[in-house]
Amino acid sequence: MDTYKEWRHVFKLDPNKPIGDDAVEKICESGTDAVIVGGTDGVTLDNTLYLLSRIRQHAVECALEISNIDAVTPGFDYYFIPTVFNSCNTDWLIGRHHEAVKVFGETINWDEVVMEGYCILNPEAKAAKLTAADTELNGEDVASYAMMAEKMFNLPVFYIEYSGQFGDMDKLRKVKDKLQQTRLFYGGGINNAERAKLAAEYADTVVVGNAIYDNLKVALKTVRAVKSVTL
Ligand code: 1GP
Repeated sequence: MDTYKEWRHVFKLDPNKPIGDDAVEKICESGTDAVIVGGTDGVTLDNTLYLLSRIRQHAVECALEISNIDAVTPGFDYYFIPTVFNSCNTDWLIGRHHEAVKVFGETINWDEVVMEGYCILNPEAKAAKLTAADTELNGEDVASYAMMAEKMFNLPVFYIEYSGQFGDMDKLRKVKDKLQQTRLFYGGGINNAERAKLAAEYADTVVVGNAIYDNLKVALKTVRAVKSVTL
């Protein structure tokens, strides 16, 4: 159990983006530690199931990052649930979670649930707009959220999200300095091996998303790049 605590490199596949079987196979057999299925919009039960069935042809671990409660299905190893620490709207902090637990609380297998304290820092990211994230944060602000995630809320994961943009590695370093137990996930703009290595200097788990769709060959190279760095 809790194998996600060992993940160093992860690919994130978006159910709302078309991808061929050949590419899914390359991703799953790349040596990555896991595949996370998740996206901000257009995630449905149909496209989630379709992607899951193709990933499950392979042995790689697979998690669903929940953005739409209607698209949740059994069959994943883990269910990652984001709570956006820097959202200005409590819906994204606890509101939607409350609604979901009211309906499904008794049937959820809590052993498979992994809570992620999210901090979204690219103002242009769809997720930042959707959640009304306050992205104007300095290193101390972000590091303090990280400390809250670990010390106040005991969260297993703190996720620095720059989706679509390569982030400020100095902020990532400041965050890493504050965390002992909570795993640090980083995602955003990793579209070559150099960036993958830079993020791997501080993040426990490096997440690669868009590069899969933009340049699969280069995306695949991020696996070895991340794993060449020892934390
Ligand atoms: C998105 O953090 C992931 O949720 C990865 O970001 O798509 O920019 O690689 P990119």
